[in-house]
Amino acid sequence: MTGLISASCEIVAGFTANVTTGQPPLYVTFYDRSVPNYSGNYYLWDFGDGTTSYSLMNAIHCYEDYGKYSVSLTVGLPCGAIDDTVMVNYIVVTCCEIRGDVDHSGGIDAADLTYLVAYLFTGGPHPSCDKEGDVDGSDGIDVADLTYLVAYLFTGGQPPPPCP
Ligand SMILES: [Ca+2]
Repeated sequence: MTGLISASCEIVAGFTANVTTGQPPLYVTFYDRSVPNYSGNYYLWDFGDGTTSYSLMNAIHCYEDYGKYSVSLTVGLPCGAIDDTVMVNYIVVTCCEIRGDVDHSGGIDAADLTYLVAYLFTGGPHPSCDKEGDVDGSDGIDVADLTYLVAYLFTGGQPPPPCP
């Protein structure tokens, strides 16, 4: 069965990443998962933010700005086979981890209320992440967010909606 020995000229592009969401600057390592997976292949990475990288099997890229990025990999074999794949909105660069965590401490509690009151009424600092301070998800930080947070913390109100 010599057919088993002769190499076929076919490739299927694929990749993964070590992380797909986080705050900027977000360093992401992309791993080639093309089949066959071979460092002699040709690679073109498009990171979705206007930058590309040639020739690296695995690529490291830093995302500097907030946004959702579609990443594509075009991979070719020395014999001429080529394939590409796109992961739409694969990388999400955001500051928002927990909406309602106004002080970005990692959880929602009375300290967030204190922070929000200070911001709204006494010149306290702006929440480090707008989306976390926008407790009710209305796209802005105002007294309605305070009302929502008070209701959630003390009167069995709904939890803040998930981060966008
Ligand atoms: Ca908090």
